[in-house]
Amino acid sequence: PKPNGDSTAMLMKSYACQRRTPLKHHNSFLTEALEILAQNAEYNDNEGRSVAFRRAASVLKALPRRVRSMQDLRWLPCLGDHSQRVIKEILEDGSSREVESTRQSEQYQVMKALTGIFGVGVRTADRWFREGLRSPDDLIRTGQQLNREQQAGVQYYDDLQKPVTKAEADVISDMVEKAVHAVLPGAEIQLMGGFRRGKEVGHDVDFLITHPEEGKEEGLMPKITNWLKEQGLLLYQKTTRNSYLEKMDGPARASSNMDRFERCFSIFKLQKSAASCKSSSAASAEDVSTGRESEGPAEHHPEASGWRAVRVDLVVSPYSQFAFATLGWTGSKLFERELRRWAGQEKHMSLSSHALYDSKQNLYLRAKTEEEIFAHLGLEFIPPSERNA
Ligand code: 8DG
Ligand code: MN
Ligand code: MN
Repeated sequence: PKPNGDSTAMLMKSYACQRRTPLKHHNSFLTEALEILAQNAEYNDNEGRSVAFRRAASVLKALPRRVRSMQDLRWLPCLGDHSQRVIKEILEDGSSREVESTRQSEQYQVMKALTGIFGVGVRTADRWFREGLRSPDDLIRTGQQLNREQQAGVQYYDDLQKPVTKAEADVISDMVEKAVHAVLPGAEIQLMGGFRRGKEVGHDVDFLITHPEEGKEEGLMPKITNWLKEQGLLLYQKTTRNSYLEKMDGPARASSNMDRFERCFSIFKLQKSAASCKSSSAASAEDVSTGRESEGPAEHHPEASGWRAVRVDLVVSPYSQFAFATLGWTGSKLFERELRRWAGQEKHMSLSSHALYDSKQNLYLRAKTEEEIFAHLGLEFIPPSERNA
């Protein structure tokens, strides 16, 4: 049968990078459910299943209206049997038993809490879960071996759980700008990740840094972090140096998500007065009086102190790779994944945050802007605010 009058579903493209996905959409009652199943599949090391649920959720995010019946889904791509069963149950009964029992399950809740610690991945969390550990406190109580990153993650757990607001991100931007310009005038700084896509909150703040004169950016990160440390603005940092060599691992590694830029995973110390009243310096006195009594010196009590910890990712890119780095660090994660899949499967190209390699022509395709990369890939340009796949 031919679809009738259902043009949105008919026209729904199957790769997320072919579609516009706004931040706010009409089907969160379905996408949240599917993403719980996706998350749970990830906790169980089932990536294929996880991606299938994420793709299904993403298609629903691109719909111009709320799904009311299974009829509305007839011509949509990426909806597997399992996703359809879940959707059907929610449409009929208001909720899905599988989703609710997953949400309530001890494994899901513990994995969520443990992977929520900075520096803890699924594998580590899963080992701890099987050893009977249930919370960040249990790690301390039982004297688990923690690396430096995880120690910081536990120490600042409460702060890092709280979403970072756009206002806070703007203050962090000013701090980063000041630091970068102090050590390298003329450098360019760009806000990346969720905030570049228009999100109002995030789990961290991401920045990309470059300099128009190629080569000037080399070794920049230690200078930035040293400056920040001297100002007392860094609670934690781990810098990894640039390890990208085009000849050695350009096309071969290009499909991997991990890039090889000089980068820094850090935790900033953000004064609360600055965040709640960006342009005013008079707020600090007021802030002290609203803070509660400190309960002790050993631990950081978020509510009682005049500052909070914020996760910040810094990446330095050579100017010639800046467009690729920009595209790669804007996200969303699914959008990035779909871009690389599109490049490989449909165009015989491999896309990374460094370069775009054309296997048929055997050459790298240069680009100065994101628009040029979309054009190389034969895709309509999708602005950052519509990459919330
Ligand atoms: P959020 O922080 O608001 O929760 O969301 P986000 O900003 O979209 O997520 P993110 O975890 O901060 O990641 C931002 C983008 O950076 C995302 O598109 C994925 C990308 N990204 C990493 N790690 C790496 C990496 O190692 N290489 C590349 N190329 N990109 C990465 O997070
Ligand atoms: Mn982010
Ligand atoms: Mn990040």
